[in-house]
Amino acid sequence: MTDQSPVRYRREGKIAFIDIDNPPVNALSAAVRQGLAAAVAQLAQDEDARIAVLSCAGRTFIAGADISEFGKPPVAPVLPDVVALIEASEKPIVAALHGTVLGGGLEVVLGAHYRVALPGTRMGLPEVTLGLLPGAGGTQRLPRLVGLDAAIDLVTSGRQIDARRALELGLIDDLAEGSDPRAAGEAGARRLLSEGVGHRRLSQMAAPTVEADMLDAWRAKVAKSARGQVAPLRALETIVDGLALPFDKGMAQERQAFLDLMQTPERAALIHAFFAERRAAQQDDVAGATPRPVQRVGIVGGGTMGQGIAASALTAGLDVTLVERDEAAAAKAAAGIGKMLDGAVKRGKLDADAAARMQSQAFRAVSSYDPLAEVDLVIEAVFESLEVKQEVFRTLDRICRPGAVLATNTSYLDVDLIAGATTRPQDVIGLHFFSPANVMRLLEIVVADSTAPDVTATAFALAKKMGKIGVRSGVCDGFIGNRMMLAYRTAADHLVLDGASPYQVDQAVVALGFPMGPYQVGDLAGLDIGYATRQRKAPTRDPRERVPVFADRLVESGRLGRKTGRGYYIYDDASPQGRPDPEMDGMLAGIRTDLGITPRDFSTEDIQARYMAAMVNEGAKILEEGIAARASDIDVVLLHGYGFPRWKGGPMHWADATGLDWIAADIGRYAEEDPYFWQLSPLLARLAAEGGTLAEPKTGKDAA
Ligand code: 3H9
Repeated sequence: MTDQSPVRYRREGKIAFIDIDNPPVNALSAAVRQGLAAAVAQLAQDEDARIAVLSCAGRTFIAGADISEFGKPPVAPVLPDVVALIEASEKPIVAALHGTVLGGGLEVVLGAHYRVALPGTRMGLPEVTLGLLPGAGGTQRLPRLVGLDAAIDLVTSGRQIDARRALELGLIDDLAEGSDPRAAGEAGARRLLSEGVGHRRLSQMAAPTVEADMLDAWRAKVAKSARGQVAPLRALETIVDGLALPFDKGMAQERQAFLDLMQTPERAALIHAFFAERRAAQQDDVAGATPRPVQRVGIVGGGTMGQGIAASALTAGLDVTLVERDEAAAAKAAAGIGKMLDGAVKRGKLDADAAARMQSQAFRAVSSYDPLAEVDLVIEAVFESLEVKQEVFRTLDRICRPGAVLATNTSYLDVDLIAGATTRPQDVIGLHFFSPANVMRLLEIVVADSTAPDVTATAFALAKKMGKIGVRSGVCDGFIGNRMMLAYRTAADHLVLDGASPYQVDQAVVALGFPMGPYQVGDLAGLDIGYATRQRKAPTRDPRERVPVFADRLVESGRLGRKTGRGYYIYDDASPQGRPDPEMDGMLAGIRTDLGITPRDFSTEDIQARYMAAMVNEGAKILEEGIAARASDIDVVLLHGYGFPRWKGGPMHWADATGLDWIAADIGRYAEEDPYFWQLSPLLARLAAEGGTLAEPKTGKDAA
């Protein structure tokens, strides 16, 4: 430990204090590992010390290994060795926990001899969510402490538990009062001293026995939830295989499994996703701007979207005034919001008293715009029509106080034109929430030409307050997400026109890791929405554009999707999730004959390649036009709004990992059949030729 070390050793009487101070989350960087090893050595040499308390400064105990070190050559001492040193201490070490004790942080705690936590502490081994497994003894020590079932659950799901549950499981010895972890640790240490208790090493405890039936059940469960990911199953096998061996050998095979997983594309993708989510909030051009204070929020429109936004804002502690066209509609919206909050209470996400307080004190639904004179920010969530929205903004311009932020929740329309309806376009921004807005974490922050930097900063601050991931988008039809969706859905429609069945396309897309295919999504959302858009655009449609006649045919025969019991699929009591419609093949054959199309066979790989190529190509255009500031922002939108499999990192990361030259070559081939749709993005063409990546597009001449 040097003076600069993030780990300090100090003794008061018989108790030594080992404090870690490595902001922001006390991650186990090389300096922390070195400091911990040195502190344990000092404890051994300190003749007056009888016991030690290990705690952390700041908002949390250790939140895990330092993820930014992954992929770089390891620096000694490695974490398993540090944990072994802690456990080997002859003098007992008490870990005093607060905040989020995660991954390697929890493994350090398992190396300690006693564990005490403050109320509110959360614990978990989230390594599988990063494509890894606990690599510092978690797979071997945890089952010895809490039993096999609980350990498998925690390790293979990566989920967190609270301190109360941890106490029930025996993961901690004591749940302390108060808010000072060091004081809680000291109290525990004094008690142990007075009782004359010594160290207690988990590595020396007997391993639990593994029952074959239980293991089979876990294998089936994990295989199902892992959906093609490697880490969760490998973690399960590592626990079980290790427990059959002496502790040291079990540790050695855990280390090997950890190092193997470190090399997988899955690990690279998941860690990319982790940092991409955090990078999205970093906005250089607004870094100096101070967000405007927002406490009172107005919402115009109490449909499903307005209700979800209101519930989300209330849960974030904001005061909400919702405006509907009349009293009946206002009452209906209020009831809907009440239901959403009750749902959150039932799921254990919200306290019942807090939900009641929010509705009675922080919420009102009204039928007049006048109360919006008081609010700091308004979110318009009315019918998706430019004229209707412009009218709302003219009214807001008249009523809202100067400096209030005026936001539109449009999902396609031109925010510049909406801002233009006011005399204060600098205060106008797009806040595109995703439905259900009280659940979905994505928020596209659409920055228009005149939007002031502090308004953009306010939107990012609001996103954070509401627990959302804000991603910046420029103005274009559909912004980042819906524009990408239009591209890959169109590719899917062309596949169906040319010979694939909607079921084949859905299956191929689900096999990629999406929860649903495009036609299942269409049935869920309602096929009339796309139909109405196509009708509206028909008069100005380019004659080269291929129309999904089959989709129109479904709507015209009253098959609107789930809500009518029939769309691409049939939904009934026997198949509530939908089953293929036997009439589909006949209908498609008729349409192809009418259009003069000779149907072709498409393999699963063909379908996947075209679907992904359309997505990547559009993403590259979005990047090139500056609609997204960076490729990783596009990934975050697709991961959080469109079900893109997280373990593939998002379409841009996937494209870089797959090889842009392959994708560009595929698009070149598709363009021979349909040059109108398959126009290769110039950025993608250049990067493919130069061997560049979408993550860092400035290569070759640009970089010079
Ligand atoms: C592991 O432990 C492997 C071991 O089993 C074996 C080893 C051999 N490392 O999320 P926030 C940064 S795997 C480096 O915005 P919050 C983060 O990038 C690890 N940096 O705050 C951000 O930086 P910036 C297992 C990290 O309050 C800042 O801290 N552990 C790490 O919303 C604030 O983060 C995990 O998977 C890290 N481990 O949430 C835990 N963690 O400000 C991952 C955070 O520059 N972390 N940063 O953008 C989390 O889940 C959340 O960050 C946490 C705080 C809940 C801790």
